[in-house]
Amino acid sequence: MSAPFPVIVCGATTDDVENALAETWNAKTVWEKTSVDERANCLERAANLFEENMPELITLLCMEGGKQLLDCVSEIREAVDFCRYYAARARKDLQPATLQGPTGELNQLSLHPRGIMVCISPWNFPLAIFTGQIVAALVAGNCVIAKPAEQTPLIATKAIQLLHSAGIPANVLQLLPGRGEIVGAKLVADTRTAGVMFTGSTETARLINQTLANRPGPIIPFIAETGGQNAMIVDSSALAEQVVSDVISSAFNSAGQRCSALRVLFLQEDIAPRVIEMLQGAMREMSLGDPALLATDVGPVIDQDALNMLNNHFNDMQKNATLIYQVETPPPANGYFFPPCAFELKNVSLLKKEIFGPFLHIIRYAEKDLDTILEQIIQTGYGLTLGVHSRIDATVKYIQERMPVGNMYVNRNIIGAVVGVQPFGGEQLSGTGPKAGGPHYLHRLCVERAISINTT
Ligand code: UN1
Repeated sequence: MSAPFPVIVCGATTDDVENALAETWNAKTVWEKTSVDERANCLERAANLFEENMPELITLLCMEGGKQLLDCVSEIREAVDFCRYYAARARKDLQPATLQGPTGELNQLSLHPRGIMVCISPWNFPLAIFTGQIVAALVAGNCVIAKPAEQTPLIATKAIQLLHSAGIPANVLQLLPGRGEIVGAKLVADTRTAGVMFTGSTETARLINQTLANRPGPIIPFIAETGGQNAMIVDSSALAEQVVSDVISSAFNSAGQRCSALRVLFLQEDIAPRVIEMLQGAMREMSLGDPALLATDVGPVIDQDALNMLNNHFNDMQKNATLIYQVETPPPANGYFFPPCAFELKNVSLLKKEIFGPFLHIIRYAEKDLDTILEQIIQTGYGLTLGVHSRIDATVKYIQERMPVGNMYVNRNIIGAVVGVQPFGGEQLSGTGPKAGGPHYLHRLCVERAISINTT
């Protein structure tokens, strides 16, 4: 959606990038020496400030990111959770540990900041993912240069203002909105950067990885969270009513613009006609429109490029698949609205890439072909989320043991991973780990040092 007010965003220049690097470099030592407790206090104050500024944050998420109101609330909740979770983890994980060793020797292992972390985040969670990366790096004692997505600089600016008000010094945390080719490329290539945290496309992740590989100097950590070709497998024992509700939220919440969103629904043929009919009924009730209205279920997609991609895919699918339903509410005249739709396909190989939007693909399968569809899902190369709807424990276990996915969800929807409860992130083409909102995240942002003292 275009904002109903004039917005001027100055993209950072290469000089701005250089200044930010130089300033952050100078701020490093002071922040490193700030106690873990004090750094964690800043995160907790930030969490409170995010909650106090809920109305403004909702407005920005809705106006700039086109987010539907309930999605705005969950996004702010997630940002707050990241602050409180990483603060709590830091207090626990960042203490030196005394290790077992021979008598007459003291052995300790401790974690230390790496230096400047570059955080590159996406427009689809312009507050939660943006904040999550930043606060994790900061609480571990690193300085941060944050590069938000080009589509969502305003929400990023507000988040940075709140983090500064929470006590994080301005030179320790710097914001550089602007173009990836200018800002991101220069930050990643600079040897002062000690680590890169990235969420976005698999292609961009590969580019960053190449740039890092070509740098002189130390080899640094790269945490990438990328795309998915997420499936849900529904067998004939599943409860159809629940399947439909979970499919609708998994495929269409946030206009399908979550990397966790459902892309391919595999329905066992015995239950398929009933589920499809109920799905059509449920989709008939969905409303597409202004995300600022409570009555709206699905808002716009992010920009013209996204809309074009979806329209092109719709045309392709019309040739190669059968339309099950497309939401009929006439979309508002202004904005990038794509009516949610579902198509039935013969084979998942028709999908060459992740379709990032409210676009569901359905495939029927026979019970005897379960292994074949599991193999097809693996063959996509991604490993992010997977849903299973079945009331047979043995089936759930069978699938769980075979599928290389980061987050598997059983008899529920496959989106909305909760910080600390469902640590989030994939494997294979979907990302490097460690999982965001999980207990191993902070370790990756630190260096480990061991000391061994002869005490005799
Ligand atoms: C993403 O879409 O980029 O599980 C991540 C979820 C969110 C994270 C999604 N917690 O839907």
